Amino acid sequence: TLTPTRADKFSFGLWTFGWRAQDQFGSATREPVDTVEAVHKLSELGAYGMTFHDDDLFAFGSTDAERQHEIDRLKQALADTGLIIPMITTNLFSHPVFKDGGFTSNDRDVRRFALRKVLRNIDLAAELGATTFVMWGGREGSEYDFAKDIRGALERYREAVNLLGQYVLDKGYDIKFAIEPKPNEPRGDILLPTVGHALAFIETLEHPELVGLNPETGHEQMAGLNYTHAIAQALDAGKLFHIDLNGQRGIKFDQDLVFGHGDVLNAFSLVDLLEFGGADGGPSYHGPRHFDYKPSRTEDPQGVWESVSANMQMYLLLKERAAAFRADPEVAEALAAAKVDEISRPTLSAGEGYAELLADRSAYEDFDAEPYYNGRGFGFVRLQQLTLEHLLGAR
Ligand code: GLT
Ligand code: MN
Ligand code: MN
Ligand code: MN
Repeated sequence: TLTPTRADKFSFGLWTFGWRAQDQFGSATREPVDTVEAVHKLSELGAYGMTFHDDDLFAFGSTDAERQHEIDRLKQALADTGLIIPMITTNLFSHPVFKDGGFTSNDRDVRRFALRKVLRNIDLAAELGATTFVMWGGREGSEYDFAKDIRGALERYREAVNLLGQYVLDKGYDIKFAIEPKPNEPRGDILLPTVGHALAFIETLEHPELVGLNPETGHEQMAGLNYTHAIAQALDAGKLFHIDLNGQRGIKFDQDLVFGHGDVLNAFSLVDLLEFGGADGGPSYHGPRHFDYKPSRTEDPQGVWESVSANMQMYLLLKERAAAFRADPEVAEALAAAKVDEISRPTLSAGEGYAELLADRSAYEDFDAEPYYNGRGFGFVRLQQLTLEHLLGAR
């Protein structure tokens, strides 16, 4: 097996391995995990970073002294291990006050409280050197169409993100925001449900350059969408600021499985894209490889740490398989036969516009569509078979 190192930039949310496995139908099956122990454990297992919500580190309603005590314990553990905090986020979904959302609650007092909670946490992010601030608006949404004015809610969302952006600019913080889309759960319908929706929203902000995305594998897949496509479009827009990797099997509740334990084929194309989809076959994404999963409710503490390692192991195995896939001459030949590279070639020639295209008889008048009937296949199935043979280690 493969050994994760800090250079791999693996990070985990404190709420992931720390989940006590309470769900809608049952109580917790595990004890809480102590922050300091967690930092040491992650460091031993090969991760380079940990992330958290304010409420993961110190309970909602903590006194200033309690809050500071937990921050100091964390800082000491970071100093002792060399682990870093690449990202921080704010919990605007657990406490009853946020039952109708934070930034978009119908209750204005709640919205003002939510903004204050986030501003305070941005200061903490800056203090700990986190450069990404994630915003998952899990409670921003509705169950009933007449209960929420969606255009009003989007205006309030925009007002909130604009304010936070101005704060970061005025303070001179080296922090960017990453919006995390999700279609539903816990709300019946959540605002900014997919990567596409969030991309469109970002362009309406005062400082769109400060805001990107934190797409989660399972969240796109819950909407029946292709996660690799979503990541590719986020890259195309220059908005892949952070990533939440996990596993999901089809359109159902948010499973938060170990990365690769859901749609492994899609995970394979994703790792290939992240690691080898950039310029000259290098990485297309340089940020943390962040796992946002939940150790299944069946797992005991040993199983929890095994599942932490499983995420990193899956990523490294898929990376190794993707490298072998790319190095295989038969794959190269199949890719060429499928004209995969030809998509990079502009459809018009240099200096050509519609006038030249209209004048080109070979493009239309003399173009022969006939050979495409019963001929000129693309061989995509052969390519897919080769993909699977590599994924299964048969090559
Ligand atoms: C919560 C959610 C995740 C988000 C986290 C950030 S918290 O667990 O399910 O998808 O990434 O707020
Ligand atoms: Mn999820
Ligand atoms: Mn997530
Ligand atoms: Mn989640």
